Amino acid sequence: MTTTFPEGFLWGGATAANQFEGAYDQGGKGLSIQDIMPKGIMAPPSEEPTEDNLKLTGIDFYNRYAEDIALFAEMGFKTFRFSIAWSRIFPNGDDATPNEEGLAFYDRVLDELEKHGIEPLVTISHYETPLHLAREYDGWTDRRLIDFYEHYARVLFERYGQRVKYWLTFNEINAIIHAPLMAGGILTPKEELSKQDLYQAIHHELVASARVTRLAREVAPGAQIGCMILAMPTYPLTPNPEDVLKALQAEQANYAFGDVHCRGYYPGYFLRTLREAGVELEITDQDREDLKNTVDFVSFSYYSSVCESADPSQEAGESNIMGGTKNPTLKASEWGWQIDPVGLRIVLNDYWDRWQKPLFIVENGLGAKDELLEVDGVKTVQDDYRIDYLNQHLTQVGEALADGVDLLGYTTWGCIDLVSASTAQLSKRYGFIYVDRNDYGQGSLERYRKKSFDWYKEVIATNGGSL
Ligand code: BGP
Repeated sequence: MTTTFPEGFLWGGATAANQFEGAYDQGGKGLSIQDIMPKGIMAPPSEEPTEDNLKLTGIDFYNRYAEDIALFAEMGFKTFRFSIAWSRIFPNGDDATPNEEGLAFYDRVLDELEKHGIEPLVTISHYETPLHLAREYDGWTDRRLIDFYEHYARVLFERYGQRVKYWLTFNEINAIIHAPLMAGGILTPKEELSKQDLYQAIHHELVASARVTRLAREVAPGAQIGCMILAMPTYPLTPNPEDVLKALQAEQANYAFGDVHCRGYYPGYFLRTLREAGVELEITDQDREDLKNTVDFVSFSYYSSVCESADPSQEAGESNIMGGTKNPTLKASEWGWQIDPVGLRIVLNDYWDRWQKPLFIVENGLGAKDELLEVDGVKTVQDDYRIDYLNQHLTQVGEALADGVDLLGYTTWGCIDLVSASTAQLSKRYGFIYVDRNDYGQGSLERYRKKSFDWYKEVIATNGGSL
């Protein structure tokens, strides 16, 4: 079929401050939890920043933003997703006044985007809670984080509200269940974290997200606020109803976050989970009122699907942070993330039917080991595997559009190579632009266009017609 993308579709790419800015101690920035996470999500953090942490220097976007944005513009990006590093604006997270140097940096990024007519898409918090908030408060387990976050968001809306239309409150808010340090700034090791504290932290983030949604309407009229969910469609491993139920329950663990953001209250199945876990949430009447401030759109990341089985002897997948059972019908990336383009069409239909809010795919892509080669005197990467992955996924996006799904845009993850969240390495690359830096921090940081660069440029120029 011919894929028809709507007029004004927001094509682009996505990044996160902690994975590409570097400059971890420049411009008055305080430390964030990522600065003590040299080995990725699952490894224990270090005491202090250590030299082997590639995120400290990233790919130096902090100093090279103009050059990088010019490359995005060359591809024809309509939008660019980036996050603001909370600890650049409030070095400790609970400071009374913001750091002007940090604010000025994002002014400069926005200037550059405006120059090229690229619409910013800003994540307010992307896995980079200020370290002080983790150490002093154990992150989002503490209710006071809601006020600190709201204060931070107010500063952002007042400063950038006229220039930024699309905002995301928390990156992959549901990931906190699996990675409480990364997604919740919680230093208590996962094995020692009580369900009570975990769910209270979730509640605090949900209230914070709703409060900031209301705040945007007061301070930055015209702003569109979205939640951001890690989407992972879960299939039953067999048609056995017990497997089907198991798969539904796994989905519900993710749906709950979208349900609260879109409906304004906790769904019954989630309250049952809490009851059965012996959790008694501290929810005030004001919290219940706050939660009624529902979002304008739903954004999500999509990399993979997963299976569930009621049979405990089924092999668990090592695929990704969500766990689950391997799908015997699918191939996987080098990191075990199973590749499922049709799953993206399923998610799009499912979320649209469920929430009836415009959707935004804000992450999708293939992590791969690329090789920089010289072709006709030009250094490049022949990443046909990436083109193939993206082509297949975008074809399914086209199918979902034909199904009637309302979709605002599509930003590929890591449009320029950056540090991987799960492995903290640079060799797991997603970009259209190769960055000369290896896992030991060696390299010139020079940027090179990969084969996929021209491919994506054509996709955007034809508004999906070339797919
Ligand atoms: C998502 C995160 C991103 C990003 C991406 C790819 O979960 O929102 O920050 O890193 O996954 O994951 P990885 O870098 O581990 O390959």
